[in-house]
Amino acid sequence: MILLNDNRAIQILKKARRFVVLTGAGVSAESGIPTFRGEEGLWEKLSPEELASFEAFYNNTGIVSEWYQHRRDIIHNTEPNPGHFALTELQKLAPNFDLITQNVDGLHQRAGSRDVIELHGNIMENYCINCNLQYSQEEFDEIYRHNPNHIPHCYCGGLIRPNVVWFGEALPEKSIEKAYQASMQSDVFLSIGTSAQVSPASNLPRIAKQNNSYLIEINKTSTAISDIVDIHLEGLSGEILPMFVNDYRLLLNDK
Ligand code: BV8
Ligand code: ZN
Repeated sequence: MILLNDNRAIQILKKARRFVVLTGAGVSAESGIPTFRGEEGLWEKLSPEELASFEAFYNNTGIVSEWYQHRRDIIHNTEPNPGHFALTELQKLAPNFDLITQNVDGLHQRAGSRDVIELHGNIMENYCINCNLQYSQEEFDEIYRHNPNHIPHCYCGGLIRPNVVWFGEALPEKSIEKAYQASMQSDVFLSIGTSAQVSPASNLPRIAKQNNSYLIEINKTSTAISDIVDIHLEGLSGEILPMFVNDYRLLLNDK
């Protein structure tokens, strides 16, 4: 029982209509996806901010493209973990539910979550910076493999980039607007596996709190928002989330 000894939590969860969840790289960590610190290659010497930017891509296209291919290879060989599946369950149980993710790995969708708001895009999608032609992963792999320096060129000659939001780039307008609206209207907001350091995503739990949402954090450590949350559940999201959803299911049956 992760929550049932907390009366206030019980009352709030029983009455809650709208659940909003924000996830970060920590939710995918138990699937084996490192959160940016590559264990080999040139990436260890470079920080995410130095790699995940248009400037880095434009100036070091081969290295940045190799970094993304390396991450795709890892993702191809991973599976969603119990934390992802628990959120798919919660979406079925909660009266209203929004899942907002900073992750680009697509694991929430592979676990069966629907209408996922991907704030930072999806690493498996690619497009030409010149003519905007979209490339599937298979088409991209073909072009990437045939270029000796791994510099992916479109048929028009432009460079092909991953469909992710880089540092210094604006988030997709519709996604961030929807995320702000959901956070403001949430009764319960769960911030899971994120250090809450990357904006504007890190504004969402604060906006929820300012609008009287009950703020729950699940993380293996404290974070930049731990001082404002109502409950901090310390531990691994792959272990805590299934317990949380079981407790919530018991509450619903107990109505
Ligand atoms: C924007 C896609 C404006 C790419 C990502 C100063 C200088 C320059 C810029 C800024 C600045 N100050 C603020 C900024 C803005 C900047 C920013 O916030 N920078 C940070 C570094 C300070 N933000 C931006 O640039 C954003 N754009 O502001 O645009 C604008 C407006 C209009 C017009 C033009 C521009 C864009 C941000 C998006 C960047 N892209 N990803 C890619 O993936 O390659 S962000 C990237 O970092 C990931 O999405 C990830 O979610 C995020 C954080 O990375 P991590 O640390 O790996 O993950 P996380 O933070 O989630 O930490 C892991 C957590 O999990 C930890 O707390 C850990 O304890 C926990 N954990 C680990 N294992 C587990 C666990 N918890 C539970 N269970 C476990 N098992
Ligand atoms: Zn093109």
